[in-house]
Amino acid sequence: MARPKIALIGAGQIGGTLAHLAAIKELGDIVLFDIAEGTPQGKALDLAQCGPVEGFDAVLKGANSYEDIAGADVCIVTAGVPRKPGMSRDDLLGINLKVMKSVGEGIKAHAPNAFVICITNPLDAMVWALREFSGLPHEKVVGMAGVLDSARFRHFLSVEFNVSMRDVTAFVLGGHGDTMVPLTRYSTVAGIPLPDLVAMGWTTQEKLDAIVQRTRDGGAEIVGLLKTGSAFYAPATSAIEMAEAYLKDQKRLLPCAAYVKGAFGLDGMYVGVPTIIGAKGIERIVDIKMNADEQAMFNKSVDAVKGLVEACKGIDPSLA
Ligand code: A3D
Repeated sequence: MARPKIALIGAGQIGGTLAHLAAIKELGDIVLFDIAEGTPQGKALDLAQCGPVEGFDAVLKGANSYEDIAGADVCIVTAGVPRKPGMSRDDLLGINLKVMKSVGEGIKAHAPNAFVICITNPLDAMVWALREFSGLPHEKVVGMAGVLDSARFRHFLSVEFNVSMRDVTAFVLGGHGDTMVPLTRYSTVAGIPLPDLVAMGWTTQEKLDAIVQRTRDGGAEIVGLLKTGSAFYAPATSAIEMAEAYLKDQKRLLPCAAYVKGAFGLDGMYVGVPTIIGAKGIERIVDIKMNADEQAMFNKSVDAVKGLVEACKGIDPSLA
């Protein structure tokens, strides 16, 4: 059986890391696509030369033409610009919306059967626009944010509790922005919910609140340190987890920016919710019950995403 084909649209910081991880995990053959001439070719050659040392079998190719992504099984989109210190994700909207148009049209023409994972910010609005421009089925176009935000939350919690990160599970839902919703009730250490751990004296409510806020600010903290761009290792590894779930039909339950119609009382929009990813793409939205506080936070986040989608429609009338 031929190896799956993985197209990485955008060969910058995240794109290069995605290619490295996909090769090491032998998920398939990899095409790195970018408008910058030489960058995808150079990264593909450099990464291919890891092969003899790492011992992986994967063909890596760099490309500046969409024809090279033909027949891709998975497309992971990072094309666009990242933020710099002082910028919010929303400041990227105008420029990255134009990029989503060309990427969506490229995927529509050359890889219409792919499972598409968008990473470009502002995430929830960009994955919506990419779906509109590509015309692919909603269940095959998804945004990566919840896996990353939950990983950040899990990391901070494992440090606070001094336990293995493997035993910390966490859910962060809502839009990928300042209003994201880390759900403490559904986050656990080996099944023990965080509110119980507070009651057991493992931490205080104040410390937990500070960790929740640090999770919300997790991207900005790294932008402030790097100064020239945004996080790329953890975003890449999070998207690879989603791609692997699709390619191997793993039925993983992962929080993703998915198209929600009906569940959570929503009537058709992209926002971060728990999903099951398998060979059909997003196979299920897990409609968990929220208490009044959680619902209020989620609604605020939904409103923020709706505002960005309206802004997209204002910029590009073809989306209205
Ligand atoms: P960067 O290293 O700048 O790479 C972006 C690449 O896109 C560059 O190589 C550009 O040449 C390329 N590009 C620009 N326009 C086009 C186009 N029209 N077609 C094809 N390629 C193009 O950025 P990065 O890899 O660090 O980040 C990429 C995106 O991911 C940014 O929008 C970030 O804000 C976003 N991001 C999202 C998360 C989430 O959790 C959702 C986390 C981190 C970064």
